[in-house]
Amino acid sequence: MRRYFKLLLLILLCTSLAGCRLSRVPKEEDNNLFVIGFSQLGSESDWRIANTQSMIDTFTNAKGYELIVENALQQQDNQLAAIRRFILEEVDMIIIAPTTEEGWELILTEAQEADIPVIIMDRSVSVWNKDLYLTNVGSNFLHEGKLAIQWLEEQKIDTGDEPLKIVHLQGTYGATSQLLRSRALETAVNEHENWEIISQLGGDFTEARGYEVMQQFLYKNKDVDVIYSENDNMTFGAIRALDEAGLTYGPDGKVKIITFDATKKALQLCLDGKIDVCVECNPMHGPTIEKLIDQYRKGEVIPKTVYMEESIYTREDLTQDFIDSRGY
Ligand code: GZL
Repeated sequence: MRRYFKLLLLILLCTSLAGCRLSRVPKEEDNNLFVIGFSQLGSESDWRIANTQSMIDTFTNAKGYELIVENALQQQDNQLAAIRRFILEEVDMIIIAPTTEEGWELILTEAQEADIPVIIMDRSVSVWNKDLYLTNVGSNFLHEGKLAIQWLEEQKIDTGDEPLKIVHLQGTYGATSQLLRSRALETAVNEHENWEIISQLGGDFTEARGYEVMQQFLYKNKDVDVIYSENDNMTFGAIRALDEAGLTYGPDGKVKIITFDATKKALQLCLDGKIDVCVECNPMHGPTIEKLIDQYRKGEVIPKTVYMEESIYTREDLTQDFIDSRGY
């Protein structure tokens, strides 16, 4: 009864507040579904769309789940509001794909005090008390960056007495994927005396910003050897800017392009000789998270960190059949 009183309170609260959207209509009867409140950070990239779809495809009513998805439009405040609604609605579990690493201690404490377990997915949260969440399912972003650096080292690009001039397209500042992919490059530049980052541009993991910042840069300087782009959608924008600037790129062009995610469109551009290397970031978290939830519900201990399987692709590694067979 307490649950329905709270839901009634929530409805009254929401109807009195303009713009509040109840994420879930109360069920007539308790249908024994395992209710998951999923705070997804946004829909900024092809990777993110595939990530959300993986969760929707996994946590279906037919399999005994009710998945409530709230899109935060890349704003942490929206995530905090959604998570508070999940707590008020007494969901069985909360899953969070955090925008950035900082600012999660209080809300995770509120969830713990409400006795609702939390799983962190994709990026990480920076909290002292690791007991505030069950597990973090995502990628080893530093390893991804090191794979990209290893590829660049292997190219042995000859720039004569000139430095190797690198433009660094960075994702959302403070996101784990940005922090660690950036660290891999910045560490490598410190170790290679003839490598130079000539500009770091904030693209926020979106195609639009990637295009804007790359266009502005190329307006002033076209002398670039490498673009290290922290996700495919910023790369797609950068390629549009390179075309407008009349610069060639890819394995047979002047500018080498390194991109992260390895979505279908990027792999196709790689096969077509437009991108040099795609470092995979696997968004298909749903099945992995489902297995962990199942273990948790059986009382089994689950690991604190779970990394997805990922690879790296150049034109030589790809076929059209392989690309066509990809899930994302
Ligand atoms: C990576 C994820 C990043 C992707 C981007 O796990 O955090 O966010 O690389 C997405 O495409 O925007």
